[in-house]
Amino acid sequence: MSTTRRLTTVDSHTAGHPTRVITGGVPPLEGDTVSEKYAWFQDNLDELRPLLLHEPRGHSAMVGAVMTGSQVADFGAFFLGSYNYLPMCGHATIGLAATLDYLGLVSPDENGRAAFSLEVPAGIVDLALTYDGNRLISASFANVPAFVAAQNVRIPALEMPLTCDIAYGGNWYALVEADAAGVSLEPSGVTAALALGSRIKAEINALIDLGRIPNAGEHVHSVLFYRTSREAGLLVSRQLVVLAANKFDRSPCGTGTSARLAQLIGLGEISSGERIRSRNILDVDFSALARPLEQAGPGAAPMYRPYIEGLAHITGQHTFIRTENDPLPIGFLCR
Ligand code: PYC
Repeated sequence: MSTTRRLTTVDSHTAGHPTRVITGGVPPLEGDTVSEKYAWFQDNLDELRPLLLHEPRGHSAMVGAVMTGSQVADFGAFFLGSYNYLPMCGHATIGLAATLDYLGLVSPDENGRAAFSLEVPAGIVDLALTYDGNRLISASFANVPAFVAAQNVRIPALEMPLTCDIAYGGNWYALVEADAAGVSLEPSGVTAALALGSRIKAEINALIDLGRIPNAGEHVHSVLFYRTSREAGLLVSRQLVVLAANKFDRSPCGTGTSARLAQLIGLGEISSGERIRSRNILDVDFSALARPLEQAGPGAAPMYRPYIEGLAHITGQHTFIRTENDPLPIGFLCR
């Protein structure tokens, strides 16, 4: 049997969402910074993304991470989705931390802690790991700054009157109240949420193209449906993030939680530094808080540093191959 590609990975899940870290088989990437390598990979090696993330080796929700090395941080990496590239990804940052621990590239000090910095295309994130003996029990990261770009944006062309807030937390989000949208935040509500979420994403991105949301820097990547409650005084944000028409974040979403923290502080529902729990539809939580920063975002929006804490679990270690006569050389995805 003759193979045309051989790639090794370590796979994990963070609150249910997969991260496939590529550990071997990627040729050297050109560029000095992670952003330059990220751009070079997209121009020259994009076929590795569908090969590893699409069926039959992956699926529509699979997220990958490529380790790059870094001149300014302890590690460098960028993230790939099945449809797109991600300047930052929270659940995959936690997955990467678990992978580095699994590979013995980070280990606890005598106080049961480890720390490292990670350069990603969106900036530098600092990670803090906590251990019980040699067992990793939590990974938290200080994310890139989060801010709200627009509030109460009326979403056009829906059957019901609905508004959203537009916020950034490493990726761009339209934040929509689930009950107002009639979205159930249960596994049984996913199909309806995907249909409505992808419509909202298209409508909001059309408004952005028309310049109607001036402070939105780019298209929104995702629509985050949320419901707020309190448990023993702690704010709980249950959330479901629609990434594409057939793809939702199984985790509470690290960058989405970051955007939500900026929204919650802006609305006065929590104060800076107040800890919340963000919860996915599978009832797994991230713990999160955000602290104010000196600098301001677009339109003088207050900016915050989000801190997101969770845990990933290793699910496998793989050698993927592609044989010479494979009729689906880069896999496939049905939308
Ligand atoms: O956790 O930030 C995140 C994320 C983005 C897309 C999938 N997960």
